[in-house]
Amino acid sequence: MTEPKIEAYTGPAGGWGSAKSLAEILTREHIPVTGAAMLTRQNKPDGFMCVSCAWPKPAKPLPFEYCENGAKATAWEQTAKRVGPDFFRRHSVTELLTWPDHDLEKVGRLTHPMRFNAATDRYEPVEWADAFAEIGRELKAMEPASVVFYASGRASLETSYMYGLLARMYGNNNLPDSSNMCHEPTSVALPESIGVPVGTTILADFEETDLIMFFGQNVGSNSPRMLHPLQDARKRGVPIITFNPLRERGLERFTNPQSPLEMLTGASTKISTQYHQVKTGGDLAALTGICKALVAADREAEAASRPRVIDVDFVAEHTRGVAEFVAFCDGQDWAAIERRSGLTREALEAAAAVYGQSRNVIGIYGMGLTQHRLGVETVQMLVNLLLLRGNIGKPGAGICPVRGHSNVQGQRTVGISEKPELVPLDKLAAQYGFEPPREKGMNTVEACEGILAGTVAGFVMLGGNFVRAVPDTVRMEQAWRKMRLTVQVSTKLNRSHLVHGEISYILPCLGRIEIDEQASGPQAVSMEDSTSCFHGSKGVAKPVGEHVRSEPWIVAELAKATLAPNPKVDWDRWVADYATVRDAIQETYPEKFADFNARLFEPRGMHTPLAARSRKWDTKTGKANFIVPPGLEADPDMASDRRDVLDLITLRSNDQFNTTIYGYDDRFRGVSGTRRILFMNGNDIERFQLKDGEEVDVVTEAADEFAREVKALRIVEYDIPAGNCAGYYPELNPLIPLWHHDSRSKTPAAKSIPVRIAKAAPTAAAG
Ligand SMILES: Nc1nc2c(c(=O)[nH]1)N[C@H]1C(S)=C(S)[C@@H](COP(=O)(O)OP(=O)(O)OC[C@H]3O[C@@H](n4cnc5c(=O)[nH]c(N)nc54)[C@H](O)[C@@H]3O)O[C@H]1N2
Ligand SMILES: Nc1nc2c(c(=O)[nH]1)N[C@H]1C(S)=C(S)[C@@H](COP(=O)(O)OP(=O)(O)OC[C@H]3O[C@@H](n4cnc5c(=O)[nH]c(N)nc54)[C@H](O)[C@@H]3O)O[C@H]1N2
Ligand SMILES: [Mo]
Repeated sequence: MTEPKIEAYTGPAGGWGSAKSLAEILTREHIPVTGAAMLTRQNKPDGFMCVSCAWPKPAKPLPFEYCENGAKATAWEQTAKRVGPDFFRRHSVTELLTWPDHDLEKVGRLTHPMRFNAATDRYEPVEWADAFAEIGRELKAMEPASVVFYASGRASLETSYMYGLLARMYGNNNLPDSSNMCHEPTSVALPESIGVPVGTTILADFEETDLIMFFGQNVGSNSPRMLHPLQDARKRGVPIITFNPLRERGLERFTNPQSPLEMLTGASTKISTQYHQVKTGGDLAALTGICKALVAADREAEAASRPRVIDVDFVAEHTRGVAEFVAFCDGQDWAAIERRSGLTREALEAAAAVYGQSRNVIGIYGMGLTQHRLGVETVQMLVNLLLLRGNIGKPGAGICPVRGHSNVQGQRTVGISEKPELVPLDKLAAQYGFEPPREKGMNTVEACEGILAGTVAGFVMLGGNFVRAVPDTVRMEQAWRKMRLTVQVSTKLNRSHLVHGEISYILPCLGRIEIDEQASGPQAVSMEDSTSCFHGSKGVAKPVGEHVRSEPWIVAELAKATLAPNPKVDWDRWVADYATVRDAIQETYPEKFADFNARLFEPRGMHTPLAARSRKWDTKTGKANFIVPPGLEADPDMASDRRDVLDLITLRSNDQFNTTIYGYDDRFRGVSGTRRILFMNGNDIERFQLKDGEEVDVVTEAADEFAREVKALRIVEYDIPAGNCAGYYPELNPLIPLWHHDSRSKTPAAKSIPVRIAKAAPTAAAG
């Protein structure tokens, strides 16, 4: 690691900074030439879908339809470095536990199935057959309710479908997934509001929109390809109004690295036309203010016989609950709205004025809205705003949650869910001749509670790094070790392998970029993007090693070793030809997946029909619903009036993918060489009698018996609202109490952790 450096970044998102960063990555992973060639197949009709974010690929892809971070993800997966038995012989698990996340994943791709040996404190190579025999034996001996099948959102639709079936045939709905830490509030909020669990916009809507409103999503780092449609919209004169506590570079300015002219001239496009630095958790209040201003403007218009501001025809024909909603807005006073949002009435009225004049509006959001105690209500508030002017179910308009993992939405679509009511269990029962469990399974927080309580004995992970991604790291790691069996299907080494159960396996799998050769030839897989389009994906690279297996094969072998044979499920046939899995998916979900195999490689992707897009409302009332929140406070347990408590936001840097840390640079925020930092407002730094560059210890302010602390974070003075501070996920996860989650979806409230800070003890070392 180089000496930490903090220096304001003056460049735009994209531009030469991104080109330089890309060249460095390919060199770092030792793949300068093949890597570059491989990238031209990324997000192409005949290539592979990017393993990074879930942003859709356009019908006519750019020559290089990838971004800096997508390229990083590809390089990280296709690294020339390998982690085989030799590595594990040299390093004990106890030693590896002292390594930072970055160093663990950096060692390269896992190449052999490994089993932990307590006698030697090491992972040792094992034959695949022996691994499955023992795992199957263990799982058979366990109570089905005590086993969890976690999925991170990267595995394909084919693998996910098989994995969900494995869990249900085994006997539970314990299928938590990364979505439970991510867009679960979306999955709870949108069905109640508009009758679909997913966003309603498609790429084409960006070509027809008149206004984009952006809440709590960091496009420059987390979905950079989306900067292209945003830039196009800006070039058409479309305003973009942003709400974010931090001034994120990608939301300010963008230079298209694929435009030679822009690169030569240094021209950049201003992205946000209004930038509102809302306090964390202040969106509920801010949205209330905008709606309140709209209601007032509408009354004035009506009184003056001017055209109405509210789309009264749409509201009357298509919605329920507007009267209660208007009463709620009327009942909130501006002083309270200003206090909680941190924004002035004038600023909110300015946003409302632009919204009130725009015909087709898209509302985009990410973790800034969902990861709060009232994440569901906040998402519903954004829908309320859109409904006031009929902005759902017409071209150029809609709600656009930006999904995280590249197939996280798809996993849900094909049955990865702990909620039995979301899965066609009767259909599965008929198709496969078994009685699926009907009891609700555990979501991520409930799985953590079960592990803490000692009721979870076995944990199978299809990708991900569960122990590192969840809250309350210290408590969770202690409890995690008490499990009897942990099995991880993985590409790279991570901390969850090291904090293992009594019996522990690492099962190395192929990534999506590799050629997946099975009995019927090379296989394609599929995924669903953020806009409900399914895409086929074909690997292009040589598999990383002869012992590495595909995810469908691993899931099938797990199933065969664990379940009683069932003549209606031919796991081997599925593995021999993934098209047969797609046929099975189509049989289970005939409407969504009509002609699945034939349409797999449609250029724009195969769009699933979505009722709300055509203003059919699949809700209890048969209409779109205005939903009134309980108040303005999105994080009711936060001591926002206590002057010595700050609200901590945990964030991603520009050099990570979730718990995968590519490096120690956060170019856009001007940080390099360290991740152990705390961004603070200048006045707060002064108020606490601290100095920029000094180190602080951070302690959670929570009324329970557990002490939660992270030591020695370097203060970085930053443009962030007073009373807020921010630092990096996952390093700060020890600070999040497990119970500090969205009340309805149980998504950890990672964007609003009440903390106290104190000058670090002088001996504390930075790392
Ligand atoms: N390169 C890269 N790409 C990724 C990922 C990655 O780690 N690296 N992760 C993937 C995954 S799984 C996901 S879910 C997405 C995550 O992508 P994002 O949704 O962008 O998630 P975060 O990085 O957590 O940042 C959330 C943004 O919300 C802002 N914010 C924080 N609190 C609030 C608030 O109360 N209100 C508002 N309005 N804003 C707030 C933060 O300042 C930040 O800009 O990205 C996906 N893509
Ligand atoms: N404090 C805080 N906590 C958070 C968040 C936050 O914003 N703040 N964000 C939350 C969010 S949005 C999410 S989605 C979760 C993410 O939680 P997870 O999805 O569990 O974590 P990842 O870091 O994406 O998982 C990385 C690991 O996945 C494995 N992997 C990579 N590619 C593949 C593949 O193709 N197949 C298989 N089988 N394995 C693969 C590698 O071994 C790698 O180490 O974290 C959540 N936790
Ligand atoms: Mo996510």
